[in-house]
Amino acid sequence: MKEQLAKIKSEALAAFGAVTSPAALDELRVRYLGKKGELTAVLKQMGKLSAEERPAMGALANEVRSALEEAIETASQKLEAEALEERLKAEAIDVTVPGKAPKLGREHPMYSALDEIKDIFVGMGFTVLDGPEIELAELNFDRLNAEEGHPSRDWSDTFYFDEDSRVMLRSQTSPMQVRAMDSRQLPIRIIAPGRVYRKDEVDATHSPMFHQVEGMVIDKNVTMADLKGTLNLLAEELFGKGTVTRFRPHHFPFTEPSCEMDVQCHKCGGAGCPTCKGEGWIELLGAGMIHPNVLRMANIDPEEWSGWAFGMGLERTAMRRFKIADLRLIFENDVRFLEQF
Ligand code: 2NL
Repeated sequence: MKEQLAKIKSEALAAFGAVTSPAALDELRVRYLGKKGELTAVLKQMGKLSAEERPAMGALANEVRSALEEAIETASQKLEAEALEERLKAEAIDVTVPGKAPKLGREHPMYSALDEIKDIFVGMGFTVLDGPEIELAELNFDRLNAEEGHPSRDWSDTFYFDEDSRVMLRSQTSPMQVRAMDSRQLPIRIIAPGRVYRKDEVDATHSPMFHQVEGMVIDKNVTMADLKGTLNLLAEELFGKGTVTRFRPHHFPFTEPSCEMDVQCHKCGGAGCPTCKGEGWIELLGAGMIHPNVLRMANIDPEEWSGWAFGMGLERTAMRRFKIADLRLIFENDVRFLEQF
């Protein structure tokens, strides 16, 4: 019996030491320590021993059982540690792998141009106004001295919402300036940028929706000299110191006198080239002294107050500033185009 126990012990310890999976370990445990296991079988024979032999054999059997249990525990811990090691290896994160760079957007070139223009005017004490794109024809036309029958009021030129031509998509940002004359205290220095709408077919220079900046000053003793001084400063800030400008007579219903301002072509210095289409000059904006009728309709006395106003197209200005050949590129928002600025 003693030899049997010793054999079980040495065999079992060797087997537990070599085990490689939890399932195999469990199988071994049942084989040696289970109800029908080898050690149990030996213990069942204890009854056959004499009273003198029994205590020593019992002690030996218990010692073998403890040794086996300890070996199982050790093997089990070893297997668990190995499993953990495996899992950590499998789930390891390689912090040296390059990350995915997020794709950043950027400011649209036309809004970069608008921001420059805003900065220039804010620096001179102007306030930037925002307002509705759906407007009353009264504010868009009547209050700007555009009499009934003026070509711009035609259904073929303007997006109206109703049969009697009362509500429309604004065709210029002037209605915001009319609102300012009605609601703000004089003197006024404002600019009004935003979307405007006209029934134009899309081509390289036209779109039924485009952007404008208008601006106005109303104060005492404001003259054409203020208009020219301020707009010359705008041209120099936008296109560089020493930029040459010229003012040509023009006609708008809301200003008198009216003019258009050109800047001398920066490419050819006025000699004529493809950039200025051989003209030597590039048209930048329209302007003029606010018509006395426009002031009177806003309850401003033209004998006491005077003012000047201007309007410029933002797309055209951005196209010139960034050398963009086709207006449609500005609205398509193709990232391959936008990434160039
Ligand atoms: C152009 C010309 C212009 C104005 C806009 C204006 C507004 C009020 C009163 C008087 Cl409320 N004038 N705006 C004046 C002159 C020209 O725009 O060619 N725009 C693209």
